[in-house]
Amino acid sequence: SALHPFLAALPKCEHHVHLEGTLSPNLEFTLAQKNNISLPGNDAAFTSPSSLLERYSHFTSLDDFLHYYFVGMSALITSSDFEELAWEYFKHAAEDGVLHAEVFFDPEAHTSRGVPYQTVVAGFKAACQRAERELGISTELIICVLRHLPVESAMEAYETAVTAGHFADGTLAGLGISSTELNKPPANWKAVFAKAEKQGIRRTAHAAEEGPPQYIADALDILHVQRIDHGRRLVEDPVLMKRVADEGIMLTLCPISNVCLKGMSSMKDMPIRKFLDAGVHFSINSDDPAYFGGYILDNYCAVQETFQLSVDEWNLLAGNAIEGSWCNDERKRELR
Ligand code: ES4
Ligand code: ZN
Repeated sequence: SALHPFLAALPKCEHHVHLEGTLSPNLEFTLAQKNNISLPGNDAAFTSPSSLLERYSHFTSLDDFLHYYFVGMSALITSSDFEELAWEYFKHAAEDGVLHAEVFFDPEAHTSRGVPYQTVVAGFKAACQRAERELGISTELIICVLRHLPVESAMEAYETAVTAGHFADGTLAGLGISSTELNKPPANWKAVFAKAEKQGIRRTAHAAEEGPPQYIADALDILHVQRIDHGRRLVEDPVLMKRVADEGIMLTLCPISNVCLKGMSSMKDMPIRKFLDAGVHFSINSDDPAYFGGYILDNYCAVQETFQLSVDEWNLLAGNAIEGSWCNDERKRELR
């Protein structure tokens, strides 16, 4: 499109990318071989990196994707595996014009298979520091607890991070919740989020990606989150949509992800115009770029192709993304 150079140059903030979702089939196969991990032999998709990539082109749902996502990360064992994964992502993000990246990871998905929390964080933190030093981008790590596991597991993951001093020392910027959504109401995790609130830790939650808009209201009223990840189905509840706009709650939208996981049949159904018209703040993000075939700039371009926003609208979105970031005010001034 005519705006492609403008979109490439636009200073971007990424708020919604799962580092484990940046694992390409090539790196997955390479690390699995190095670490002596066998990928499933009973699924022909794992025959080769190219057959795995082909399988990624027809996910049927969030849960269909999550199966491959959790199998894939079993190839990650050492700190340097995690560092390499995140470093490759940060390089890609910098090339896409990202100046500030807030990245999720799933500690329970690693501790549950015997990889220590400290191994994971050491690798990711090293990549963050290298990205700040060599690429000049600011970074924040956010832990995500997993909705398909019991709340006790989430509490343990949260407490491990607290005990490590990782919220207090700035290694971690906040707490999120992700994974399968249907029949996993936010209220189940109230105790974890209440503890985080009491300890002054920022909070966000995946909500209304597949689940009902009520999960957004629950995340706000029960978990007291300051952002909503996805929130795509907010458009179905105009009263709640007005509240989200009035309270300045930012949605971290992931358009290509939603199409890829069949939340909607085409990009035209992404409520970009409706959110703009309603004054809802949102950022545009990549979610799991290695699985969905698009990094952040691809998402910006897909939105532009479908909705033809003006330069003024893009500048507004870029400003809202800076405002909704979890960096300090000095960094926000630099980003503006
Ligand atoms: C995710 Cl697309 C998506 N939704 C929910 N949880 C996730 N974890 C990684 N990707
Ligand atoms: Zn996500």
